[in-house]
Amino acid sequence: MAEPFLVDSPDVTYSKDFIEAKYTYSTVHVCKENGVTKVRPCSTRFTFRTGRQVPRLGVMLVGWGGNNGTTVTAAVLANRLGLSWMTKTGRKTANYYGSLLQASTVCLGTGPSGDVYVPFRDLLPMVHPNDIVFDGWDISSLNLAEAMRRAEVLEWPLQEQLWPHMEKMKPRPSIYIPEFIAANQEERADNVLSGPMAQQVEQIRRDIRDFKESSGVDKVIVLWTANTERFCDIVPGLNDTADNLLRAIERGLEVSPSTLFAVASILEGCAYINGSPQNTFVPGAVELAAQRRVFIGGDDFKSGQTKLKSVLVDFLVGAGLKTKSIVSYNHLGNNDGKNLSAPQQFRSKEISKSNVVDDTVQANPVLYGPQDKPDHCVVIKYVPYVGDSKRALDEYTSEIMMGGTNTIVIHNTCEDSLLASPIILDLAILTELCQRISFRTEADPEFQGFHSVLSILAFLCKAPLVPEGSPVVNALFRQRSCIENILRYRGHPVPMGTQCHHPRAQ
Ligand code: NAI
Ligand code: DG6
Repeated sequence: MAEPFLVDSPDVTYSKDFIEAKYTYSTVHVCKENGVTKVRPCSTRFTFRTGRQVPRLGVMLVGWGGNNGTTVTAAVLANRLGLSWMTKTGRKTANYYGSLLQASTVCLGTGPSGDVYVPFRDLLPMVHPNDIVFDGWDISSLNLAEAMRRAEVLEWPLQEQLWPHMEKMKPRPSIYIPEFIAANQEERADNVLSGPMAQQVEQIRRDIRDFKESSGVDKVIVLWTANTERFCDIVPGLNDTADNLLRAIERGLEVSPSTLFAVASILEGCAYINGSPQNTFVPGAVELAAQRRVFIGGDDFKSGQTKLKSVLVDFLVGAGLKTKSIVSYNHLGNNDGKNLSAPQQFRSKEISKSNVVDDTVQANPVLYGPQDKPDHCVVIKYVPYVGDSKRALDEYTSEIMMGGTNTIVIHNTCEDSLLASPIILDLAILTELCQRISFRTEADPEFQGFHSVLSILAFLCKAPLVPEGSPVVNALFRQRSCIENILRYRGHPVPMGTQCHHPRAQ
């Protein structure tokens, strides 16, 4: 198997099936003893092993007929077919801009003519997006070509070229429980399963098996890119443990469609990723994933406004400026915006958009007292005319030296689904890669996989799901370093102070 580069080090070995790398993970332990703060550098010697055989990957999207679902499917087809199309500003060619793995680089080291950069995707053997096979479900029966037209994201000359490929794709009927999404979605719900809840979950499981068999893929990952649901209450006896959740499904009690999909995927041994903000991963679902050793990840794709926020506030607070107020306004006119115009669904999004600066603020006790945090207001309005081209207006106000004020205002206009689509690809490809990585330490010599809650996906998610008790990191470049470090574990030195993924702590 040809590697883009070889690591020439006694710590790295290549066999037919694996790349194995010995790696010393350094951390610093801080504790108080007799009133004195003690700082103790610690290190653990890991051996990381990565399977070299890249599988044929199938991705099943819940909400396949939506803007994200159709756009990501179309983008992969367009890249695979090498399509180009004319626009009023010239010819455009299919690409994967916006994908961390495909379109960004990392520094491999220094060569005779300076630093050498390689694409992220070359660090370890991983699935290429062109090879992903898509399938999925939608409560709307439109085929993918018609759904792509309804989405109004891609230029018409491109849609025309894709049409014969996409019209053959039809979403499978899905689980629809109207009370979880906005009432205004009912008019598109013409492709829904019926019958007892447990039977519907069984049908989803059959769909996964059917897709795997009929497409010939080796592995399936399921990803929720359907409408934002309202939050669920966590109720003891209902969804607090895996057993209770499974019993609740048998009895047809209150379980959201996204959680039902999570349960079906986990029971099929398929990783499940939540691209929306709702609390799909109730404690029972998290426990079930741990019991079955299946990866889960989420929540809510981090695409535009939030990505910028997690950089900007990190910069402001990191530079010693006291951010006092963040006002994030946006309006959009796609079906996501229509669904979010309902209060309960908006509330889910408001929560995931609001928590993204908490860790950055808490990390600076010089500026912020224990109860002190910036005012943070999130507004979303539905304006049909602007379609998928979301407008985001942000105002950041910070206190500077000697009572001065610094106000930064940002206006961003962008097709939402063209930002989310590469994130969907990265989420699936990274998750698949993690399924091929295992590690051991001197203290625990059996190889084991990462924790079932895949916190390495945090860079791609607004409200990162982390194992209970682990810190949430929102700052974007710490999250990026985390992915980079994991992928560089096969023997490359890692820059000091950037480790934020603690495989053992999970
Ligand atoms: P969309 O409304 O165009 O697509 C959602 C699709 O889900 C629709 O086709 C709908 O019919 C379908 N659906 C609803 N309930 C379903 C169910 N129970 N089973 C199967 N299908 C179901 O929305 P879009 O723009 O594609 O976004 C999808 C999700 O991703 C939303 O929750 C959105 O909040 C989230 N998101 C989007 C981002 C972006 O930048 N586009 C970023 C962050 C999150
Ligand atoms: C309006 O906020 C609609 C949302 O679905 C967002 O477009 C989406 O969550 C992306 O948000 P952000 O903050 O990552 O740009």
